[in-house]
Amino acid sequence: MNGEFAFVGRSNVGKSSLLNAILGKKVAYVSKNPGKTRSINYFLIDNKFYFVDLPGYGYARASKKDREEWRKVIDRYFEERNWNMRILFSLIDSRHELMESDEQLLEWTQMLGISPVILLTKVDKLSNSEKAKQYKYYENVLADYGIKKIIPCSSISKEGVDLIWNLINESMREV
Ligand SMILES: Nc1nc2c(ncn2[C@@H]2O[C@H](COP(=O)(O)OP(=O)(O)O)[C@@H](O)[C@H]2O)c(=O)[nH]1
Ligand SMILES: [Mg+2]
Repeated sequence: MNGEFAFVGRSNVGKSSLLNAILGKKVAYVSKNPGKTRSINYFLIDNKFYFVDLPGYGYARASKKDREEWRKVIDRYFEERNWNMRILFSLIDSRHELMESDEQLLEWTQMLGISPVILLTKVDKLSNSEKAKQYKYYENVLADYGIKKIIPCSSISKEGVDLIWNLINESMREV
């Protein structure tokens, strides 16, 4: 299948919820127990491309072994699938500052020559002025990582969902 769109972020960032909002139905498991998924889930969309749900990172109670395991799984994904990846969506919680684990991921993708689209999640929890402030903050703090775009989004208000689909459709039109 030609083309895949991968989603990655800290565990509990709202990845499964956003995937469900993007797809408009419940396909991704929304967890009450963060930090548990270690496998990669592929969802075939419209018989045309895949959504790839990558395991979450940055779980506070993860052991060193868990972290190494995560790194191995993602490393292998990038190595084997980068050729087919149209967009890497990197999710970050809009309410917080950039965390070290996010920084590490972005340093890694930069090294691999991948330019992610940043999805700032849970913006329904912010006022308009807080949202503008966090957007500016992330624009500045991510300026050197070769980011394609920053999109504020929410699986509750559905903000950002149309923009995400536009990017996906655009990139599927390019050959
Ligand atoms: N307010 C708000 N809560 C969200 C949003 N997305 C996810 N959540 C909540 O955040 C928690 C983690 O969500 P989940 O989708 O399982 O995160 P994942 O671990 O990244 O897959 C759950 O309690 C969700 O209900 C959002 O857009 N807005
Ligand atoms: Mg999840």
